[in-house]
Amino acid sequence: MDISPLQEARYAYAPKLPGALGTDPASVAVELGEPTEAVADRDELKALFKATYGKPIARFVPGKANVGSRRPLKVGVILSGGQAPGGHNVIAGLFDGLKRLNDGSTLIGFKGGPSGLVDDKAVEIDAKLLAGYRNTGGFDMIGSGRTKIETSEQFAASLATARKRGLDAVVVVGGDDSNTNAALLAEYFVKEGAPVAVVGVPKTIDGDLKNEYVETSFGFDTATKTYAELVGNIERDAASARKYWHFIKLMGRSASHIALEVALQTRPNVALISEEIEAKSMTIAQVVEELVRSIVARAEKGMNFGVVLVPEGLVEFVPEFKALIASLNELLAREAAAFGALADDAARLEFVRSRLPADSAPLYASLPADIRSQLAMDRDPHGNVQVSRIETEKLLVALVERRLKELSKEGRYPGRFSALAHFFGYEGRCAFPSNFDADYCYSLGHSAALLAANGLTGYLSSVRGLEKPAREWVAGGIPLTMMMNLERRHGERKPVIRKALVELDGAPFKAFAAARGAWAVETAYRFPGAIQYYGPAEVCDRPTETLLLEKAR
Ligand code: FBP
Repeated sequence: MDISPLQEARYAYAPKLPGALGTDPASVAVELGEPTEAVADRDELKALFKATYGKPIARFVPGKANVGSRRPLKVGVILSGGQAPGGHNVIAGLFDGLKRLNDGSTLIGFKGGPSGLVDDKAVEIDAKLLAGYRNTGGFDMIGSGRTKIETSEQFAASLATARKRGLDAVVVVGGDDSNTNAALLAEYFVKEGAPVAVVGVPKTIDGDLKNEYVETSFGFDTATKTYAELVGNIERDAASARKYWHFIKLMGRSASHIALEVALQTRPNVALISEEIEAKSMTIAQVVEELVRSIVARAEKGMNFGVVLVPEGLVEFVPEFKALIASLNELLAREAAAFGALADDAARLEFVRSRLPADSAPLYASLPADIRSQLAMDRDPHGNVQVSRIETEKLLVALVERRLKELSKEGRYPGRFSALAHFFGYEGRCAFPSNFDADYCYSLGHSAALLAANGLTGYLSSVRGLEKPAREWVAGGIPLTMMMNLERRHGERKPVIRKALVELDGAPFKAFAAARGAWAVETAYRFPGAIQYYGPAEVCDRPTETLLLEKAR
């Protein structure tokens, strides 16, 4: 295969490991703390996770190996959900960790996500296969998928696969939902008397799988650095051409961690943070006013250009928009047959317009035509509005344009407004992992191997102290039940790992809020440039601003 020089060089990169893991596995001891409790709903969770609730936190420390098996192990690995840079390095760390414990150990990769375990679709991962993926982005070595193991048949089929293949452990690399699934699988295996440990690994570019014990999910570092490079480049272009306002939507599903981190790295004129908009119960008109204030102030200084960051999940956090989406979902579920029988798009739009409840109809009518179509027509297989497909960046451009015209007529806007809309998402999910993610993921994989060897089931592989150099990182495992609570999902109370949204009293948001007033009016852009893989540690190994600010507390 003709590979790029960087790909070639990255194959040879040796990821850094925490000091305690970097020695002979015979000198890695596991230290177990006190029994733990869930973040909430303890009694109900205790009843649901009778076998795995309340385990102690595990930590790997230098010492004489006290528990743990040195016999050959057979471990299966699953990549679950959206791609995140570093997935291949988790597999590499797991593979090398298992081989160091016993060269006869084997690693099986289940193909296409959790369904690979249910349907027993797998490939053996050997050194040769792995060599073509070390330190590279993507999940293409074994693929990923979004199947949830939910039904009793799926649980039974997963167990059958594990038994048939003689697995000692299954490692699930995923986000909050996939790791909730891992906890349920761990509990099920124990209940069925199967000695198969289930270990999770925290993955998602969205950065919303974090808490007191998980400092960051992997992939967030590389994805935000990739977006920050692009945003910085656009800022420089905007400041050079001085004729466009760029509205940039950034991936991240519900939480605004990505938008906030990219804002901290690039200092745009405006960055909207969904969690703040919801907390202030802002209307879409108020959001538009905030943008217009910056545009007018800059126009008054002769700067008819700027950069706005928009988080992917914004509309769901604007209360009136959330209500509109709920009404649309309900209306189209109730009248699915009549809606489906309509002849054309014009009829469908009229159907929706005339049937929406009085509190949602005016907002719907006020939206630009293409957004109205997206809301009515672009639906997921369950019939719900595909919120992540709504072109919020274009919606805001249209609404801002409308408002500026009004202001211009009133003589309150002296500028020219020409806007371009962008969406950055998939561009960041499969980048070559930054050194941080390459090292972090390799360490998470190594730690997962040790958790498996110690038969520690129902744990999330954990590496902490990430603001320090890798040698000082501390590896171990956090009981999954410790991060859980019960939430209503599809009308039922279900155990889930709490999704972390941006905290408005957290250090990253506070740092942003303290500076944004000046950014809105001045041109204070910051240009992070491309991710650097080779060079001084302060350029190549620096974690995200979010992590540094959170750890500085
Ligand atoms: P995960 O939560 O599974 O890591 O996925 C993250 C994400 O990239 C979101 O930011 C985005 O909204 C979504 O996946 C897109 O999903 P898809 O790949 O199905 O288009």
